[in-house]
Amino acid sequence: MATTTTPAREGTRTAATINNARIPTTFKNEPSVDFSNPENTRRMRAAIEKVRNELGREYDLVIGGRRVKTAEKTESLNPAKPSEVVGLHQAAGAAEVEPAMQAALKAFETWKYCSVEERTNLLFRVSHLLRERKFELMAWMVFEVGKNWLEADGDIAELIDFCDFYALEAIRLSKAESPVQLPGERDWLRYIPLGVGAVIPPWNFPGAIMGGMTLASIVCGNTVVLKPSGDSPTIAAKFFEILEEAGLPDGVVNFCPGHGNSFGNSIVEHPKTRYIAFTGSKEVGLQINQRAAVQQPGQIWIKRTILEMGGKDSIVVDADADLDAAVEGVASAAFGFSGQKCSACSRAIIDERVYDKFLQRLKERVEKITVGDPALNPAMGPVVNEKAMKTILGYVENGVAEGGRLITGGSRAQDAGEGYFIQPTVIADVDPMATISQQEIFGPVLAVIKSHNFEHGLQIANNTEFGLTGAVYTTSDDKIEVAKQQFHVGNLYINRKCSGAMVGAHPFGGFNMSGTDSKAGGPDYLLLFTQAKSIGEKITK
Ligand code: UN1
Repeated sequence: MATTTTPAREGTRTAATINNARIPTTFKNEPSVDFSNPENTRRMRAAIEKVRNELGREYDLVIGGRRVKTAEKTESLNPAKPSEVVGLHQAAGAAEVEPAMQAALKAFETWKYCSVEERTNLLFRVSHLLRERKFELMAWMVFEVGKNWLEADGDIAELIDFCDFYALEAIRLSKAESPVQLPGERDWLRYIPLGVGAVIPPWNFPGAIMGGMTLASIVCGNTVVLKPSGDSPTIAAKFFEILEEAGLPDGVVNFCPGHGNSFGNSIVEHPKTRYIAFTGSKEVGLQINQRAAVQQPGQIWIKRTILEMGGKDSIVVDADADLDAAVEGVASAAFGFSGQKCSACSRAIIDERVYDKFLQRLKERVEKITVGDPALNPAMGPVVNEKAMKTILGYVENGVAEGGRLITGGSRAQDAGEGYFIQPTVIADVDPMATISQQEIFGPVLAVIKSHNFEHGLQIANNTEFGLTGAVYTTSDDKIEVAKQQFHVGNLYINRKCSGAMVGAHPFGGFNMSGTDSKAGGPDYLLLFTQAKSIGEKITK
């Protein structure tokens, strides 16, 4: 329940307007930080120490520009050291639903008529500030979700890319024209905003996905109730601070970490919610879809749902493939960020002619993966929380019980410390229909499956209810063509790993139970946050 409110910080808007943000005309991906340069390593260590000193601070909800405290609080913990509180947060509940919605509705009345320049300049200022504070934000990811430096850099770089890409896309969309001009008429096509969106992001890309769905919303003229994940609210709070510093008007984004059941569900069900942008599990995505489908009293539209859900992503390795490249691609897609990506490779499907050789090399490669405190930049950090750790270890047991052969890993990585560390785990000889071959695990567990040949490998790859990412390793042009045609995934990669989509190059989103194929970071994405208004005017003078 809201107990106190205080005015938002003064003067942030003035500061933002003198900030000399770069306004790009063409899009370029943000380069990754080069940690072979000692200066960058020094900056990262300094940022980690700075953030370490700021752990445990309290953050408020921000509704209509006003700071709000609730009686109930939630803590976000460092998964590498759960005794360490990263941030203390308010917990939005039933009492905050109406204030948040009213603030967003009020802001919508003016924000929807703001010029495209005003909205896109805000995003360009945000990307400028993100670049300035990159190392600090990366350090927050190290502490709050256990990303190592490389993964944290990828996340922030993607967030910066989303700012510039969606701003440039909004400019492009604002210039859309009716394909035909009737004689005697002037004909227009305008992409107008939808209204208030509920943005419900996951913790695994606490910068990129949380920010991406929010930025796409507001650049199109919508306003947002943002409910970040309970595992990563501090990173969202830092992003929100940057939005304010860049000049975000009050109420355009309302920062509401809170409970899924009381706040999240109520905001999804609210009759004034126009759309829901969600990324997370299949179970929650389907529940949102169902709730959103019910017309509430006073609701005058069909709510739109933009849902990015799970994956069970495969890499198919042909007998003629470059095996070293395949081993490297599988290992990095399976164990990058401890396998906690919906794009992670969780099944390696290997031609029987190279199966043993592949497995041997993979084992050697995986056993070199260091596990430890992400502040020290090992190859792999912890998994996000205790519940996730238990679920993942349960899948390992199940995989072996259903006939899988444990090749390496399989337990907690005890030496790594008190955190939720799991050894990188490979289970071979997995049946294509086994539980660990069908269900999303979201952890560092790879199932290796034997196939008779490439075509059989593709059949296995297509045998789940998901269809998010996939990769094939082969040197045959014919097989590459077959994969392009038959591998039914939203993001297909050839001779490279199946994670690490780049904004613009690899619009991201999957088929089937992986979601609504929203293609984040692509030319179709903003259409999901707008509706087209066609105007035909008879020329009378
Ligand atoms: C997710 O894990 O929710 O391509 C998707 C990639 C990332 C995937 C994000 N952009 O690896």
